[in-house]
Amino acid sequence: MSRLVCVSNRISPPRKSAAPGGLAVGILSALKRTGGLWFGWGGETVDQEPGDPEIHIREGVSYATIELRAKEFELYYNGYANQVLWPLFHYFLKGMRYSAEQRDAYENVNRTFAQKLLPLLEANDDIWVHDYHLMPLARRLRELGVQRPIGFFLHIPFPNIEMLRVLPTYAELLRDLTCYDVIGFQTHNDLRGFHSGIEHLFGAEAIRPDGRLKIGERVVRAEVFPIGVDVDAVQQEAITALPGEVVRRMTDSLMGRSLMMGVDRLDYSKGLVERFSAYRHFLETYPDNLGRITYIQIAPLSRTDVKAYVEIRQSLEQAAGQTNGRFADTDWTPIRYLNRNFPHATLMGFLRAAQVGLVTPLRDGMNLVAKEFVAAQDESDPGVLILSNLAGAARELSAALLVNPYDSRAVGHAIQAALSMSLTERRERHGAMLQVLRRNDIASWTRRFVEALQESQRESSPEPPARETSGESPMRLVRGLQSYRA
Ligand code: ADQ
Repeated sequence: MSRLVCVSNRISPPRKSAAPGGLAVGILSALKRTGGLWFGWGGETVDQEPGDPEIHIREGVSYATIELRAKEFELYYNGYANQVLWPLFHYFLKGMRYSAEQRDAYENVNRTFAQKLLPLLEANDDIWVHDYHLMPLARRLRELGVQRPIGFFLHIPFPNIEMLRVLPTYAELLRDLTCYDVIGFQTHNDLRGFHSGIEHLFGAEAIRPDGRLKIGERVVRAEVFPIGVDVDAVQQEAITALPGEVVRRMTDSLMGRSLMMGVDRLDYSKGLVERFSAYRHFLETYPDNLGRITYIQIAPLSRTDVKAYVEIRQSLEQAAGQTNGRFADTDWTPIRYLNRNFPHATLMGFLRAAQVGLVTPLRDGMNLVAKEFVAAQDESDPGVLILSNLAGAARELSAALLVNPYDSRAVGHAIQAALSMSLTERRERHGAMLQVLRRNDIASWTRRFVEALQESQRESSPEPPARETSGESPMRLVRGLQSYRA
């Protein structure tokens, strides 16, 4: 049996007291099955050359953590990953700041990952790399002689070539991805975006009728693996947390009012400014709800070293303050806006207590909170999910009230429709969504990906396609221009 090796930007070996979140649980169960290895940055930066990985073994899983140079980490993580790739892949060109220096650091960090991982690899390993921080890793490992299957899963959206082409080095990025044996995306839309790039760079013939890519001698599987949640675990967490002290204090404070919940990392892609304005619109349009609904938005700060995240925080504080200033009463606050973290189980209790879940990202790879909201509900009296049609989750959760997150009037109407929806309709919609979640839960997501990786027969040569330093060969440029003009 082969051993599974997972690689992600950041890992934290589990502490005895802390229960890992859903994604970690899925990956861990796959690692436990094979006595696997989880490799990544451990959260420490240093000024000198990083040392050897630190290894902890717990419940048969090895955790190998590395340090990164402080200066390089800043350029790689806050810089290239979060000021270039993240905005570009979420279609926010305005937030993108390209710099070649950041790109170099991104390449160097990927080289460091490959060099530090190499001595830990065994002859029968299957390697599974996670997310946009590590796209060039397969190439770097191949250069060091690794020939075992390597898979990559992208947790965020993949843009269409017309968006991707904004990146000066988009051709390298696409070529680097073809060094993997399996490339996984959240939705068909992302796969189509990737195909548009492959077609642009290598020609339509590179996509075989069976969907595999044929790049030179290499055959690559690029497929859709929508990530799921552990439905039973979420349900259990929610049921247990509901009567607990923290959730009860919150529900008591509602004084019988309806509860609408939002839970997101504080990120401009989550559409919080637009969401706050939709809520204001709702209160203006349906004044009967004044004093009868409380909207709790939990949004812990993230990426606080990046300017765009400081700006969004200021806008949100202003927007929440304006709505509260205008509509609040002596015994009612329309929005409770909290920048703090809660244990996952407590959050699930909050979601179970809510009549409405408001999940309106402007773009999202999947959005696990939408799925968690559905899993956390009481099946006999479920709340209503309002979901952005620009979230990956909308493909599977089509029984939610789907909205365009930019259309504040439509989101306002959806809130009103959710609050007045009959029990029969709520149960029907919830039942349909729960079925989808059970069919494709976190365990089946990991199983499907790992199986694909094991099956991937590397019919290809060990040599990855050559990288061209200028970013794009003249031939390809001509082909690109032709298809652009057509
Ligand atoms: P994220 O952008 O982080 O993930 P999301 O999918 O919603 O977004 O996952 C967030 C997770 O963190 C959820 O499990 C949620 O419960 C938890 N969480 C949120 N706020 C929390 C808080 N205050 N305290 C504790 N836990 C909290 C990226 C991509 C998504 C993709 C996921 C998984 O951007 O599109 O769905 O990876 O692939």
